[in-house]
Amino acid sequence: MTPQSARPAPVPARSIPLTVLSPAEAAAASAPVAAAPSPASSPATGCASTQGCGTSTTGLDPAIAEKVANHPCYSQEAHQYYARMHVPVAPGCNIQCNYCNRKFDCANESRPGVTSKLLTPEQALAKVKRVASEIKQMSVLGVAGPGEPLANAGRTFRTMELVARECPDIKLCVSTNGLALVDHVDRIADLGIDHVTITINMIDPEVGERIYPWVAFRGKRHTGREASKILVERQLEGLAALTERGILCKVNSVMIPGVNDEHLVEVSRTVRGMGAFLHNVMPLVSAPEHGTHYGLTGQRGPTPQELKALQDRCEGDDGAQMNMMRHCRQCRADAVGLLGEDRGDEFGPETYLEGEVTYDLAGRQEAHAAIERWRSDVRATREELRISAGAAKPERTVLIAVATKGGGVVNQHFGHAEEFWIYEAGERWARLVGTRSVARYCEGASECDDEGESGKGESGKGSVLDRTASMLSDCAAVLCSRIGNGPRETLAAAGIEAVECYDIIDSVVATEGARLAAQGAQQTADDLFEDTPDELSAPRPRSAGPVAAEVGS
Ligand code: CLF
Ligand code: SF4
Repeated sequence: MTPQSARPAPVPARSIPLTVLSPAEAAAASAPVAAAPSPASSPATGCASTQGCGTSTTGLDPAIAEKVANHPCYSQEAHQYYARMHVPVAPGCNIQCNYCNRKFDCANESRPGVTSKLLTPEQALAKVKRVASEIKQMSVLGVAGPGEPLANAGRTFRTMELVARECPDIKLCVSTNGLALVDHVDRIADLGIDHVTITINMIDPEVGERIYPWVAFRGKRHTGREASKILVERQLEGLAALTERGILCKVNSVMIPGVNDEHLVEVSRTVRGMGAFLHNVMPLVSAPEHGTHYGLTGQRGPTPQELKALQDRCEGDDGAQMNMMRHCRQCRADAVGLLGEDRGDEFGPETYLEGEVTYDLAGRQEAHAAIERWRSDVRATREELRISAGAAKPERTVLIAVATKGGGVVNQHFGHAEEFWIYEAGERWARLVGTRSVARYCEGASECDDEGESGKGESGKGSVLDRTASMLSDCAAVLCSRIGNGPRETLAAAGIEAVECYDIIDSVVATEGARLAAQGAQQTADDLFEDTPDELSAPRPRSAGPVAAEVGS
């Protein structure tokens, strides 16, 4: 059996349990794969099927593997299939962060400038039951705001208690600033809350005093360095107490250029040493209209490239060697759906407060079983193609942007994408290294011609496209299920190749990555050749070498 014939037919994630394909999608699904070379032609060499941390349960302790298997934040692979929801039950906070404006949600787990409507624990339960019965791949309930969950411990734990009783298959998750954590560790363990995120932005109070103006602790408001000293001591104490009980801890850090960016590798090293499972370095989102201290004083956030470089350092051998989360979407305190999509509007109060909602446990179990079958087929394909995401990165890699609606498949039109998944890829190696949000280019059928998305030259479209091209400027290619000639040309002018395909992401990214990396190597060789005096240059090879020759499209 060739790897090609072993592959499962591509199925978009949202079609697994729920969504019927649109005719266009169905047509695309059955269309021949364009520009996606057959993996059967790839040389059968390369490393084994090791996958990077956060992408696979391979090699993990079985108890931990079970905990992360369907958690979309703790497992990069799971986030292609499973959804989370947040319930905004926690209004107040016990500290002040310079990137937060209290009129909005807690920016430790969501973007500033977003306001979620508060729910009571009973309303939250009703909403969870409704959402879980509709979006069956919703596997995790998180409390992440709009303030600090543990400064509102009564409301947070009451919500968790209700959900644990009535929705036994849903994993429980809390995100906290950590100040009150150590006081609640026993309650967290008793309730079966298996996942806790602590936002730790510094371990050095000197850095902290530029992030936290005050901390309210034991009835007193502390300021300056003392405030940060109290905060970090309590955070680390809480982290140690949780890991001791086997509760999986993720650490979030907000990257603030010029304030804590150089310090975060040290933070990563420290939390790793204390047993944190995952580190999520998120970019500061800062604008004057958010009304935050940083927004009003012009503190900038990092570029995607700066963020990736720091994440790479935290992960690297000469850094902290920490498992890094690269797929965070900084979601709202009332987020619903797969990471990166927001289906909150489908679940207004009228959908869950009027009448009793029956919890469809059997339907959910069936849907999860279907997801797992599809997922294991995708995994088998990856293994058969010997695609790695492990530490043995090839010498040459490129960045590739992917338009996807999930399910592990390239299955979205370029013009419909509101974010691109950024993969780093080379020969037999592919790994998700980030996501980038863009404005949607195409708003509907009227803007799509037979060739795909058009609209070039229409008011505002050119600039949307230019901004997307600039956002992806360090990528060698964009993979999407369809693209019009206008966007294709704009991308080409920016040095980005558009590749139409409908295929398993890992497979096509690794194949295209090998081709483009080899092409880049050839280009470098050509440039060197041109710079070399004639009498010193060796005869120039005519092909791009075995990799490009065998797997190129
Ligand atoms: Fe929510 Fe956070 Fe739990 Fe996930 S989010 S409480 S761990 S279920 Fe996830 Fe959203 Fe990033 Fe948070 S993508 S902001 S990391
Ligand atoms: Fe705002 Fe969250 Fe910081 Fe509290 S912990 S100040 S809600 S960002």
